Amino acid sequence: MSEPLVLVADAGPVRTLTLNRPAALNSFTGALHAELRAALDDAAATASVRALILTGAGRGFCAGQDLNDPGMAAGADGKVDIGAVIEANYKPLALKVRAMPVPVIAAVNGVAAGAGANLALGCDIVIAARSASFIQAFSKIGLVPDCGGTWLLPRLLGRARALGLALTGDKLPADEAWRMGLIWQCVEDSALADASMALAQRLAAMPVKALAATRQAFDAAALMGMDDALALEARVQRELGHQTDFAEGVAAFQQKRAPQFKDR
Ligand code: T3D
Repeated sequence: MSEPLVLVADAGPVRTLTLNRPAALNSFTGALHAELRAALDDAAATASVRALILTGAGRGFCAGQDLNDPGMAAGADGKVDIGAVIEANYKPLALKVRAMPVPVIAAVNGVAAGAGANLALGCDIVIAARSASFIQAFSKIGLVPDCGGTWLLPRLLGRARALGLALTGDKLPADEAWRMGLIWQCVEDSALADASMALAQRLAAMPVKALAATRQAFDAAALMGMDDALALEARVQRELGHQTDFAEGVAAFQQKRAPQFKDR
């Protein structure tokens, strides 16, 4: 039997999904997309999973689209329908990560290029190994940033830096990505697994329903004026205020004990 393209491992409430095509730097084939979508769906549907880590096997995180995938082959008219690949694979992937009911950490173990970079940057928290790098490789093959890149990059970096990275396709080392505010943390290579797991365990013990709602409110508010964002905050707080986690958080504070959060 062939190896799974996505390795799944649980450590208590934390599930780790490892992209597993190391010989091709975990670049995306149609089959890898399908396995990753299924793994994300399963994590979302499994009540015991309260935080997710996404990482890569071997020396790369993900080199974006596998440029040798037969799915890239030209049709009868001699042209490749990349739009169809985006609609079928990258758009659902980017949206799925953003809609996960639990926090998602990208543990970027090596190079993250093209859609691989934007997959990582679309996660809630990005921790990168010092030897990792981010490359908006699209311009070098005549494409625009995808997998959410056009939306994410200007928001994360501002127009000047976003366009600089996207137009040049230059490699951005992890420590520079951290200095620019593109990622949460850059750690020594040997510390990546432990640092990501420690953070994931910490988040898993928090009110994860509120954490996921925070991401969703940020995303929604990015498209709103302040009045509408304030109304959104009221709506979301009303809903969270009815959850048992809120009652538990307040009770634990008043009783000077550690809270036990359960909602998801
Ligand atoms: O359908 C569509 O196209 C739409 C979707 C687009 C989304 C995208 O992601 S477009 C961008 C696609 N990705 C790239 O253009 C990146 C291509 N890769 C690279 O530029 C370099 O590999 C890296 C900068 C990422 C890493 O360089 P390096 O020197 O560390 O490694 P390497 O030797 O280039 O790669 C190692 C192996 O992985 C090598 O295979 P080999 O020669 O040992 O058998 C290489 O061919 C393979 N590999 C790396 N990236 C890809 C890949 N194979 C297929 N597709 C790749 N994207």
